[in-house]
Amino acid sequence: MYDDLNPGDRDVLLVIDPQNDFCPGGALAVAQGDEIMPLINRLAARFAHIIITQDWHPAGHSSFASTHPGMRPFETTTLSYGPQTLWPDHCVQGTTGAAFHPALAVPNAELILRKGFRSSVDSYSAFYENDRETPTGLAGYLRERRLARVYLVGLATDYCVQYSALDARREGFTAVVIKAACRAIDLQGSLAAAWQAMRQAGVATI
Ligand code: VGL
Ligand code: ZN
Repeated sequence: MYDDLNPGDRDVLLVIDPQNDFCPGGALAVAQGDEIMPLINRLAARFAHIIITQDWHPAGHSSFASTHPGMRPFETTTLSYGPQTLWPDHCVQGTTGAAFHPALAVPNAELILRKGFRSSVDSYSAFYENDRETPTGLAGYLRERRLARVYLVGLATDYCVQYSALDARREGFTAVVIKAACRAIDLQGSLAAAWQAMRQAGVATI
């Protein structure tokens, strides 16, 4: 698969949130989320540069429905920076749910970037938190390392993968989503909307 994909020195594989809570049996399970791990492993073996993100929330995080009395998962609330979808408690720092899926085998990753660790702000994107102005430092890291093209895989297509791909474009990087190595949550048409937004922003797909 993807035999014509020959990543070079300036290409990086960005593996988004390959964690237990996003896989079947997890707190915010994405259908067939676990199925992408073997493919990610095979792709990773070809890349010289790999970065993995890890959703990493403190207990009582503002994106958890349980933090807001009377609210339920998948409803939308308003936080200081605008609308925020509320989720089941997931990826709590140090828990098994927050750990990488056991089938992920990417020992050559050079950076593990944690996100969503501030109580009051969620972070779908690997580049910016959901207030859209607090950077994670990833753009600077990529520039300083002279990495120019980002290949994205992981969970979930319509949330963290999409936001990361859009921000990669916004920061001037080439962005390519490897579709077969992503799975979606798909809340109320969010997957179709995500593909359209990514296409409009110049995100390539293979
Ligand atoms: C994600 C919802 C909440 C994701 C993370 O990885 O797509 N989605 N936290
Ligand atoms: Zn999260």
